[in-house]
Amino acid sequence: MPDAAFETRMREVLRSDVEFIAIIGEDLVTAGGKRVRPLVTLLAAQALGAGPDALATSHSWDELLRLSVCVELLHSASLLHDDLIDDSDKRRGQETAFRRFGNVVSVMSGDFMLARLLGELSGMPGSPALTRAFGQAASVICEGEVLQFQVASYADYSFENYFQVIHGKTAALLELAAQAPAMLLGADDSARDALSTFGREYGMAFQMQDDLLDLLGEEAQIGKPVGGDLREGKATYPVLCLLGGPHDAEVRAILERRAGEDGDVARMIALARQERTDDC
Ligand code: GRG
Repeated sequence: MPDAAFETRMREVLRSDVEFIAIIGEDLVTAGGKRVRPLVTLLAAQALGAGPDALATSHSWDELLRLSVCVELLHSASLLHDDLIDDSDKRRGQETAFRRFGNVVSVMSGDFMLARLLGELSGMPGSPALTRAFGQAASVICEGEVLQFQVASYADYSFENYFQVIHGKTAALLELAAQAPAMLLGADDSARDALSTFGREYGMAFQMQDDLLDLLGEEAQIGKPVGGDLREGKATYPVLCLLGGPHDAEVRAILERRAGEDGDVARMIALARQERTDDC
């Protein structure tokens, strides 16, 4: 990931004379995050034969970098909204934006990012298809987030519902990240479909791992306190595994072992079991 070039373009897209928006934008650049999604975009472009070496002298590499910034901005906007919805204290090891600046600034900064990324897309080759794809992904992300609440309020916990939720809230964006360069570069339908399948499957696995890290990771690694999902009552992958199912014995064994070693994990697992059993 050519970080300096990526960050330069990110700063350009996020430029604002409004102080709080500028601070949140700069935090996004400096606090970083793993930048998995823009990396997927650039690697997918490379898989299509369009890496930095192949395109160094043309405009296309710059456009690909800008496209990867757009992908990261959609992710960042969703995080700003998500932290407020979940009432989270920390993101990427720092106090969340709405805790620092309030709800209005946080939501508006997310909307600002969505608006700016649309402006970026409008000038790119393949713009109509790209804009449609970003719009489609954003709407599916919103649906996934709402479905998560719906499932929780109906206490309708099942792997089927879970997979539907994570397809929306996480996999749709990784699917977009992987297939967007195919649109920019005018690749054929079969290449685009293959990248889109890769992104979707990777996104599903990514969210399942994210759910496991919430329980088994360290605060320094995940950038927020461990066990947040459980405290928020989310039906995450490990919770569903604990409730039982045909293909989860291995995960259950890992969780039981960790519970034996770590009192906090044991307490959280007991809590998850208790709450879900009461709800179901
Ligand atoms: C504004 C489009 C839009 C949507 C709002 C709130 C909401 C609807 C969606 C939330 C979706 C969400 C936050 C899903 C979780 C995805 C996830 C695994 C985030 C963590 O990703 P990492 O680990 O984070 O890649 P970093 O910090 O590394 O970027």
